[in-house]
Amino acid sequence: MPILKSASYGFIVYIFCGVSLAASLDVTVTDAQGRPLANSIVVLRGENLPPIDTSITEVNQIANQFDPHVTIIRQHSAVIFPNLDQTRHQVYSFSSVKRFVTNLFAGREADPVNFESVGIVPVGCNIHDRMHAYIYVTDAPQFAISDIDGIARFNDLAVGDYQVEMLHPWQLSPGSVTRDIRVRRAGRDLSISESVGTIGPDPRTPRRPVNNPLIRGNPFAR
Ligand SMILES: [Cu+2]
Repeated sequence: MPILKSASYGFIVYIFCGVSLAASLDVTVTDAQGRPLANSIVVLRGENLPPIDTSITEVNQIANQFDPHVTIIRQHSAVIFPNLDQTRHQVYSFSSVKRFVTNLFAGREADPVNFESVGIVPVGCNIHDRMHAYIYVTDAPQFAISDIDGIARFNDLAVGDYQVEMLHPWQLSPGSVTRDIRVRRAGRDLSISESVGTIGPDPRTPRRPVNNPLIRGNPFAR
């Protein structure tokens, strides 16, 4: 082992711990037919999980759409709404989790919005009905949004017990799906796949109403 001979003892211990103690977890979220779902919300709870910092979270407006479409923040965080378009926007939500409306604004003129309660907040624009976004507010320390393959990945998990909670912004069944996970061995990579049930139409599709009982005060249902 030539590396051991040439490296300092401290360096060797650091590398050893970094490799051996961490595990990764891939969560694949699917619909009722097993198709992978992008934009799924996956949160992770467990002891000693370092919390993700969401103190500066931006939801942009680009080409008359929100970007990103789905955002997860920790409870008591604020979101900034930078407008990168030439036109002005007015961001709002009727959600019971957070009811707010910004001024009609350009650039970075809108005040940050604080989110104190846990839940899903559908967001729209008063000027452009086809602008839709979701902000999910969680008390969990870590979270991720599934990619185009429906996968949300968590890295650097220590041995221990975790709880995974999954939902999709436009799933038709109420509530979320939870699953308990145990990381038994150091360095082991885990993967799970879970269905959140039947999914409604993408609300960004023109003139197709959302019928999602998860979302009270849905701004898209006006
Ligand atoms: Cu707008």
